[in-house]
Amino acid sequence: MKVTALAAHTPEAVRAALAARGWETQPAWFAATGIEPLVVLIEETTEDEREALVHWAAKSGADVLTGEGWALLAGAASRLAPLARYDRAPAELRRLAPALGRVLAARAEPPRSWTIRDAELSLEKPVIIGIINVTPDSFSDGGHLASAEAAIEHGARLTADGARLLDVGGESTRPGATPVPAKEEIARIVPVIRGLVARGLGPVSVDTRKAEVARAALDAGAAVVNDISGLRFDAGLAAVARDAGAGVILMHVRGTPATMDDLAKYAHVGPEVAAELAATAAMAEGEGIPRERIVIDPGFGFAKTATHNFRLLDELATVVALGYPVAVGLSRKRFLGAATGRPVEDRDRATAVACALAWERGARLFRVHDVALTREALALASATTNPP
Ligand code: PMM
Repeated sequence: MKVTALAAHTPEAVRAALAARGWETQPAWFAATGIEPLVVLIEETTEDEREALVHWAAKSGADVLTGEGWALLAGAASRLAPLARYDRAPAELRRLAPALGRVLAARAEPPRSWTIRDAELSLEKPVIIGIINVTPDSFSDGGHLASAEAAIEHGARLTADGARLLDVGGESTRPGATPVPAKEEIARIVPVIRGLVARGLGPVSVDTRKAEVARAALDAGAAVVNDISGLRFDAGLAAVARDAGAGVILMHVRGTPATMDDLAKYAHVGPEVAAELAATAAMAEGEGIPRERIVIDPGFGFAKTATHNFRLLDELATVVALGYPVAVGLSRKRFLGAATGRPVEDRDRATAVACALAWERGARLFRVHDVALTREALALASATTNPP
């Protein structure tokens, strides 16, 4: 007898084992995804529901751990799937069906594209978002792009290096940064956005929390609004993005850059960030922004300690399981320095590695300063998950 351990972090090894034994592509893929292990944390349950879950799990061959108000359920995805169906789940567990159904659907059918204004970006390959900060004080590159011309030239270089979106920001969001009045922010970014669009560079995204700035940027030709406050800073921003048909990137943060460091308190950062992002995305949809225009971002470095950032990178799949495309902004951040000992100007290699890890865990968009280096890392990472 011969025993071989197969890789189980993706369905690929099982699919390949079946294909090598004559299975057709589709059935091999369904079988492989069906036996993939799934672990779900179920909260806000009643005692009756937990008891029903324990009975169901014992009969179905799933594993369950429970405590006051919560349960952890683990098993092959195909084994847990009946719980997502009203006609198959025990009556006491009906409340579980919609949420579990969403988790299973996000795994089976991850979003393949992102709709932005006048375009659609495929997510089959990594989308690198090149950073153009026109701020005198951004934490890693502030002051480098003093004129609109220099910023536009920088955009041309990022595009040549492989950026598929250019993110223009006029307000630094580092901890404790001084807020910039909307008028000043507009004066910084609009000439740059106009210049990029005139040269056919982009699509362009605007990194702002303010409706007024977003409107000016969209009027100048931007296609995406990247809001680090996740619609919490300015109640008018969602309507501006919706009316322009823009794509949106909604980032997780608590408080504002001035207060966020004191709010970095989590019992378990992954599920808490995911729940807060789910509420943000629901709010955006409630404001009329279609689901296919929404990207979510866990907000590395925003209201998180270095330890929270490492945990979040490891548990990124929890955010990906919400079913929206996930962007990550890891570039040159402090926690990369905590791991490597490198100062901010020497963190591009660490950034590239972190992006490769994030791709493996399901992120599809990567906001970085050094596009060329990250592109290489992601070319390698994506070659192992998607055939080149
Ligand atoms: N980080 C910064 C600014 N904007 N936007 C998104 N979506 N995600 C981020 O992580 C993010 C962001 C801060 O970094 P910078 O000062 O280098 O731009």
